[in-house]
Amino acid sequence: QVSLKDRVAELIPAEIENVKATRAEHGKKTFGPVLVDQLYGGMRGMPALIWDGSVLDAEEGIRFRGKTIPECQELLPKAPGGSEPLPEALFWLLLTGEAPTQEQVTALSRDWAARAAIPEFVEELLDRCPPTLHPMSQFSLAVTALNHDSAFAKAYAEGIPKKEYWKPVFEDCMDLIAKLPNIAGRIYRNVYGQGKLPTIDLERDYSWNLSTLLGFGDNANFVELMRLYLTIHSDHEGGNVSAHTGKLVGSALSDPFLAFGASLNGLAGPLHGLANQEVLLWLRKMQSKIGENASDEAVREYVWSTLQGGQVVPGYGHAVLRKTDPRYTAQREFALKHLPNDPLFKLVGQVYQIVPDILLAAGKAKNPWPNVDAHSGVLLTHYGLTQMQFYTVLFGVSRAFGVAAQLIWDRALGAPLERPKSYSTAAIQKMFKDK
Ligand code: FAM
Repeated sequence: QVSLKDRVAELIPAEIENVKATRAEHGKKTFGPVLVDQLYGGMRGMPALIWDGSVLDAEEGIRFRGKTIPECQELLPKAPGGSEPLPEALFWLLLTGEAPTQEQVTALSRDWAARAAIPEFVEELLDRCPPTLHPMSQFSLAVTALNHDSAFAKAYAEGIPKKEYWKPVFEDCMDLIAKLPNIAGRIYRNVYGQGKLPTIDLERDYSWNLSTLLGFGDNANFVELMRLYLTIHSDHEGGNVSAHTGKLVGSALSDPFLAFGASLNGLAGPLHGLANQEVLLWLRKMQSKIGENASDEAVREYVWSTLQGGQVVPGYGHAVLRKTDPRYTAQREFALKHLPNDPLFKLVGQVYQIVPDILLAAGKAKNPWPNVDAHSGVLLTHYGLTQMQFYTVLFGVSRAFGVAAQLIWDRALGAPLERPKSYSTAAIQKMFKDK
């Protein structure tokens, strides 16, 4: 059974040639004009990045190496007795474009379990954080501190040749992913729990160990939820804030710990990953205002009051999607299977029937449909993980898979420092005044 690193090593030479040939044939061709509005408008739709791991279609949603979420659920190996894909298998797919065998996935689970311990000083850093410091700030601080033992930083200091960069970056990425459960588990225990953290079981899969560190390992359905959750939050093409930040910072040859620490700070934004916390806060505030079994009319009024208050409806809309997020649909199917009568799940369904028409009527949002965050908190709450300020940490654990895969391939393909051009408004006026 070839190891993941060896398989990646086998794939790199052909991909280097593939890129070279593509640039030779198409390098001088143009996508068409860049509009001044795109410079002011957050570069919406502006062709700017290359990433093979996943591509997002506005109508269809995400494809991981060409596979939709249902296709991944079909194709990827599962845990014994489980029905959700193993995130280890998704990482293998993101990196290689191939589905791993059960043995290859088991070997990856074992490798990550063996690398899971975090340095004592990082444990002390986390223990020193006041519980009032948001879990995402604690998370990014701990990940950045892992730079202390970065294989890439060390190799670079020793003068490693550029075409070898990807190897210590690969090692750092494996260490990064492997150490996230202990970091997330420690933050959760420090802020919300007590007692000693359980040790990593070298024979269990990543989701089981993460669930156990959070105190939910004895609930098989929670572990299955974690497998689905970690798979669907892993990557969403290259341009979203957390993936793009990781790529940009990595392009300066900051090691994967520094790059992913930066990604987490972007993910902590309410318009990005923090939306999963905002959705639960919004639903709870709505329930406290209009009761548990509110009528559609009452829900409609509440949504309008959110908009009239100048707030966004969290969990709805998307910068690229123009349809219901298939990551929402996958979560809805999990809920229909495991928690069909959960009252909060019913409210999420009721909101799904009501919000799109209102956003359409309000006439501003280009996408009135729900995104991944509209559904994730409800599932976690159902199993007792009710602390919504922690939800984005779990999103971050998963997004490490996509960011890490990109960092490995960027270094393998020799991606240069990313440095787009910026203009002043005065320059714009001068450049275009007679056009
Ligand atoms: N509720 C209210 N207004 C919304 C909205 C929503 N859900 N989504 C978009 N709009 C507004 C948006 O604020 C903008 O208004 P202004 O011109 O006054 O600023 C207008 O509609 C046009 O925005 P857009 O082009 O449709 O969306 P953007 O591409 O600018 O932004 C999002 C995309 C996701 C930031 C936006 O839809 C939003 O704020 N959604 C709510 C927060 C959320 O759920 N974020 C999580 C996104 C998820 F995919 C993730 O990254 N985890």
